[in-house]
Amino acid sequence: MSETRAINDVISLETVGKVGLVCIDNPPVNASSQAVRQGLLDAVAAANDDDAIEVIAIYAAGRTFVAGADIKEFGKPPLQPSLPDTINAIEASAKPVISAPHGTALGGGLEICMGTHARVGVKGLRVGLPEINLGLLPGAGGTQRGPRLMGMEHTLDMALSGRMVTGEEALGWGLIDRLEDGAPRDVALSAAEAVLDGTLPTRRTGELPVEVDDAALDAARKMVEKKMPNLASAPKCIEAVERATGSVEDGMKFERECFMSLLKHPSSEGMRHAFFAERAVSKIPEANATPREIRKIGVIGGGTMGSGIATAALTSGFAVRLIEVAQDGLDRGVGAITKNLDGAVKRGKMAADKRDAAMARLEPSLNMEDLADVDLVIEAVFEDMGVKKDIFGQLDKICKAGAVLASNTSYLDINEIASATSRPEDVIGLHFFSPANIMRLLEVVVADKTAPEVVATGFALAKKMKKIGVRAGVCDGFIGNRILAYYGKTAGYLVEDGASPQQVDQALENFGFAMGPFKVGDLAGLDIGWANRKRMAPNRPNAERYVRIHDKICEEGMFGRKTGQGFYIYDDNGIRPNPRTLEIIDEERAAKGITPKRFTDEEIVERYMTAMISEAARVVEDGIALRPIDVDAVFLFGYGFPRFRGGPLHYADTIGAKELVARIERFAEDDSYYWNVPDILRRMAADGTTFADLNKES
Ligand code: 3H9
Repeated sequence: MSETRAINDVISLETVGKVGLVCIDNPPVNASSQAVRQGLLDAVAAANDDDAIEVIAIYAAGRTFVAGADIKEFGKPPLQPSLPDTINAIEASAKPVISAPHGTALGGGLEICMGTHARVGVKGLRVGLPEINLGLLPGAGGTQRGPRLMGMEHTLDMALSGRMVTGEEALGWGLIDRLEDGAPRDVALSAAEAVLDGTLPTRRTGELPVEVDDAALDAARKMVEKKMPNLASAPKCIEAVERATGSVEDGMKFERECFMSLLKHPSSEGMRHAFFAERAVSKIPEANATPREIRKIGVIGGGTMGSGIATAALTSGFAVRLIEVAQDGLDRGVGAITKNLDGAVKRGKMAADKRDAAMARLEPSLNMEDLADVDLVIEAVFEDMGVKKDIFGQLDKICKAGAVLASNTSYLDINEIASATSRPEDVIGLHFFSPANIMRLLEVVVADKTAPEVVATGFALAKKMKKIGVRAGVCDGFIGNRILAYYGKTAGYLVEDGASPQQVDQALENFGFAMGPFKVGDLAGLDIGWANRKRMAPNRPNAERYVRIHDKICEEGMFGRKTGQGFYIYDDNGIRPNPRTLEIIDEERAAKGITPKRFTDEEIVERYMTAMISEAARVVEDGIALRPIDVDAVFLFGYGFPRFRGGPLHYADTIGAKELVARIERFAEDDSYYWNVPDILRRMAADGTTFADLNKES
């Protein structure tokens, strides 16, 4: 006999014999919203008041246990009861409370489990403390109860990496007590019965002793100093864990103060924006269209991009037909794919049998006719409109009806490519980023006649490949490369005007980029930009300021890392400024009669970021990106933009439109061709609106 009562909309209490089963049902991910917290408090109190109940077991309905605090509540006035108070009440319960998490128990969700008196995970469980990814630290006792259950080292590992840990690993560390097979309710019930019959011991985590682990604390401090210099939450997290040796009350007080002040910190606001950006981009006008079914993918071109795309497709379970024109190119492509997959096995990202199965799904071919049976083709040959149109003309004749015809072009006009076929509705741009098997961004470029279900197919493909699809319109460079082409010039202007490439790189690395623009150029190969500039030269307006430094470096055969020299020298001694490049810079300044100026690092960041923001604003204004947040996602997931700054247009809001307009007008005094205020920014400055407002509107 069982009896269920609703505590509120999201929490119920079911009595089964002597067990009180508390069910959390707050779709989609059971986030611990105010209703969940209040309901848990009330349910535990009700169960304590109910003489029939001797043991209380908490589980969740749906696909996962509690995935953490409700991130949507962050930044708003706090609603009572708080999660720490709720968990403390659970821990203080006179009757034993156990938890039976399934799916993922993350952040506050895992902290709820830590506060219960025993934890029995459902097989398949993964646990984590991902607060660090939101610029926070665990804020509901994780830094205090974690060390009591699994020691400081594992707590620091989880809280500083934010990674998800398997149930098995958590079991080995003592974080959970058992792993059982079954439905969450059944596991919760049988675990509670095990408490009743004395076979599952219970205890209050807060009463367990903590051992100081100086080695783990030291290692964590060093790691944070080196790898997370911009993250305010990381040192706070270590400090909180260190305090776990005191009383839980004191430790939690400190943890709470840190948590509340970090919530207001710009780095947390930026990282929370990045979290929502990752999800917002899938909200597209074509979201209701039914994607076409994709099983077999054709990839044309076995170069770096083609082999990377083929690797990503194989890893995601697709069959791949790889097409090249000559045997040696095909062999190189297959070789690169093999190397990519072997690398994944070596890094522990892929099991050897999965690699073998993936390789078995690869069908190399020299014959375009072999694309007759594929569901989607991705063309990844070099950037030449004539060649691409020729290929699409052939595909039109070869591919079956309904096949999606995609180009991986980085900037060419998809409408023109589509015009080479009799089925432009099937043509789309799928712009992968290099290395395509690693980078998460996929620009889904929608041409004038692309059918909605073809767009939906692009997004379904991105999801299957675990990539972040962002919808882009057609223009030279789409979202990312169009903005890059614009602000990239600023770096050249700064150097010609007096900064050194090293100062520019260092200033931007201090801002948070993993690598400054000159190091990136050296890494990508300076010859690539050189070729592109030659292509664009006939159309370059006379009024545009042109910096020849990069071209001069290339003319001397210095293409960056691959030739050992570029803006830097790369050899056995590491990396250092290239004296010949510095001479070239001096020669160019002299030739143009420029007296070098001194720039502060702040001025460098100001100019570079203002340029990026102004072109990003124009991309939104032109409708190339659906919303400002889509631009942010492109930069976060494709261009190494520092996550804690949220993306260029989130960062723009922290500066404010008025200040940005004033800056652009000031810069325009020296170069009115390059610097001009986007209309959208001027409007925002006038009416006080923000890019965040635009995100909300759409
Ligand atoms: C925390 O816990 C702090 C505490 O220590 C202290 C508190 C005092 N809140 O990702 P999906 C939404 S910090 C609100 O696409 P999946 C998400 O926006 C929190 N909403 O699904 C999306 O909405 P929409 C620590 C959330 O299956 C929908 O749910 N926790 C939250 O690919 C589906 O999400 C985390 O950082 C949330 N916490 O992945 C965990 N989580 O459909 C964050 C999700 O409107 N969550 N949503 O776009 C995740 O990592 C993934 O969502 C998860 C599922 C792995 C759970």
